[in-house]
Amino acid sequence: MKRLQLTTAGESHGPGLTAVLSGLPAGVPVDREKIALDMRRRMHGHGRGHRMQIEQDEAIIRGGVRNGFTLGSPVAFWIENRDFNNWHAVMDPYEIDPVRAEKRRLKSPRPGHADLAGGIKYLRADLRDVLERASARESAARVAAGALAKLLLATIGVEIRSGVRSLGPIGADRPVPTWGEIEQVDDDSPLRAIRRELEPSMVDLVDRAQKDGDTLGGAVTVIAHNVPPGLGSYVHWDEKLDGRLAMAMMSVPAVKAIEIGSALTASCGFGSVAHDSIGYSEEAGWLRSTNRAGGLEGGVTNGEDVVITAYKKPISTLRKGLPSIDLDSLEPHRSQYERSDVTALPAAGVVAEAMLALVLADAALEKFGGDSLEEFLLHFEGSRSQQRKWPRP
Ligand code: EPS
Repeated sequence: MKRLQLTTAGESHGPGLTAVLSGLPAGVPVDREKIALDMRRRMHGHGRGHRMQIEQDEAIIRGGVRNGFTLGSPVAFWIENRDFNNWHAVMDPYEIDPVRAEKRRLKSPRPGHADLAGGIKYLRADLRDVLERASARESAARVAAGALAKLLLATIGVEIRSGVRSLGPIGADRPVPTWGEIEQVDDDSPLRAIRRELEPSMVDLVDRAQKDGDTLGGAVTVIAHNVPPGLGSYVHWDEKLDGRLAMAMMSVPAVKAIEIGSALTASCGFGSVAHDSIGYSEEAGWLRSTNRAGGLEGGVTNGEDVVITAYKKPISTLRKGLPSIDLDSLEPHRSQYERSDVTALPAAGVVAEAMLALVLADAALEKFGGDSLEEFLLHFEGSRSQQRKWPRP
């Protein structure tokens, strides 16, 4: 990112997770409830494993905020892993119990997880050294930081929501959802499905996979509403906002493809039906009757909703295992089972919201700047009044 910097630290079964977010202006109101809500939303979803019953993720602020407002200094979060109580002997930072650690040693890598590639790269005989950091648990730290980015964006009216668009094959044929549809997603429903009529069959499919020791992937759509035009730029490849968003979205655990707007459908048809016609009215300004471009043209926001779908492969930890090799004997051995989820799609939507918020907040800070929220808002208002006059002098 250009103005913001996010560092996270922590292992899945270690003492906890840390997130440090630098680059926010001073004076952003920090709403404890909004942060807590996103932390809870990330834990929710049919198909999650036992871990989510152990944890009660709370993002505790350790620096950068005073009396409910950011100070302009780095904001530090601490999220305790309650499960560490059960893992002291294996995960203690200074001294582990070799017998207990050997029992929990991961030595038959899971195809699709970071185990094998990470073991080769960092030369770890115990693949637990890899999986503990590669675990999707790290996404809790990003959600805390993303909640702060959302609070900055809220000051200029930007809202972000997500939902599950498809699970396995169910819903994969449906068109890209609109903001109106995403707004209707019930956060308390089992899978946070965008099309509620598909949810019962999605739940059945998760139950079937659970019984079979299998896992499922799918797609989540995340939309940012009320996005100011002019974020990102076409002038240089690394300023293009679509590229910056793609990087952030692809970093969400298990995401293997992303789509902006209705790019997949557009890529299969003619140009005459791929783009969004341009209109203008004195009262409403620029009018786009469709948003196939997903709010981005030339790597710049055009004032329409930013619409991104992230496609997640099925979780690579299968109870029934997959063909692999035992690191000691180098003989074939099914991949080891580590407690996991059947699917974490509803959570992935919340993580995708955090990543979208971070990238949009970064681009907004790049455009509007300011050390304080007051300056940021002044520049935002100034830019908006110039844009409203354009193309008139
Ligand atoms: C997760 C915590 C993990 C997993 C999951 C996500 O907890 P545990 O390993 O103790 O069950 O439930 O991680 C994965 C599926 C993965 O492949 O890493 C969390 O907090 O989101």
